[in-house]
Amino acid sequence: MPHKQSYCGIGQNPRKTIPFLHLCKPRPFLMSKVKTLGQFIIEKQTDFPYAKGELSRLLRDIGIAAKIVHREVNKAGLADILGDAGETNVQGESVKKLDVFANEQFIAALSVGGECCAIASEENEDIIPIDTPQSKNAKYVVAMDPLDGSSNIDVNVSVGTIFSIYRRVSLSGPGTVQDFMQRGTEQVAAGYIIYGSSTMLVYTTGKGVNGFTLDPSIGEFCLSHPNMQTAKSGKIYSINEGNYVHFPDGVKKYIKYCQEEDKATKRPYSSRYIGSAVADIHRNLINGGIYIYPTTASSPKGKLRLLYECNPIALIIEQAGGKATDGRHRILEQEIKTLHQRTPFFAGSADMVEMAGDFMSKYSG
Ligand code: AHM
Ligand code: MG
Repeated sequence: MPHKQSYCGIGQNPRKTIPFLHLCKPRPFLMSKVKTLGQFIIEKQTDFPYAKGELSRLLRDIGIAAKIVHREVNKAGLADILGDAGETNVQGESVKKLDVFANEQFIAALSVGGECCAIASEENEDIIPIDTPQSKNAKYVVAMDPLDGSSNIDVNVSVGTIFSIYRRVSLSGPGTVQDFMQRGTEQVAAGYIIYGSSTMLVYTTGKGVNGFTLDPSIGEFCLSHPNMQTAKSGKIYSINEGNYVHFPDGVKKYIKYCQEEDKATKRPYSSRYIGSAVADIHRNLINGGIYIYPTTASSPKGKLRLLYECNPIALIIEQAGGKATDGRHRILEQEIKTLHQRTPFFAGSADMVEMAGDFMSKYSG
């Protein structure tokens, strides 16, 4: 039965409202149903018996930066921060591009938080070692793409933040590049934030995937998608087909397979491509489907970056029951040699990723 509510809002007929005033009390019924990201993180800390709360605080810091970026993304058109970095707005204030702004917010939140000793970002050539009194004994490093989907920033289409957390391998002081040269299997936590029709934060610490929707009225991420699971197979394939002529034969044949008619496997599948990896992955995670960014002529090693795009997404997809490969091998086991290393990326529903892999082995050697 839906919960009956009475409203005492402005604009209601007072004569009608007054007899029902006794119903206008706070609604503990609703509040008790809401679990905020902060509450959830603290609750989950007990999953790690020796945890001292550092990872929880780090996730909290990421959540804070995400709210600030959400605010700017939502007023980007008004705030005049869509243009190139270095522009000046009508008030004569200096204007930062949204991706530069997001980068600065995440760096600031992680530096002040004290739990992170170095950051690797898509926006920075080299790592950003954090050398503050608070971070002296920090255990973690964070790799991130602060605002992914750059081609969508200026046109009001969903963009996202992707993050990946590793335990440092260096002993103390500011983190080093070596702290980031770890395989994806070593990730302690990973997640993304999608700034879409609503803003959501989805993360995993290796014990399932949980999604939180930002309720702007209370300024909190609230648990909305507990224990997210992706379907074994789906009906969506997501790939930039404009690059078709440059795809490996295995991908070309797989696309044709997706387009063929076959009742038993519910083909043809639908093609859906936003061009923001976070948004494409998020939709396919919920509805079932495959996302592919293969090698192309302009990106002979693939376009997406292993460290801060593919590894965190792969951990989430696997934790939700899906698969992520480079067309042949598991993404999380790839050796990482440089911060901005690229890789082909096939991720999503397990059966679909396997099938695409079969096409790759058969037709692309
Ligand atoms: P970016 O990090 O410069 O934004 O590039 C990554 C993005 C992904 O979000 C998206 O899936 C892909 O690039 C889109 O590329 P394309 O426009 O070549 O299809
Ligand atoms: Mg990116």
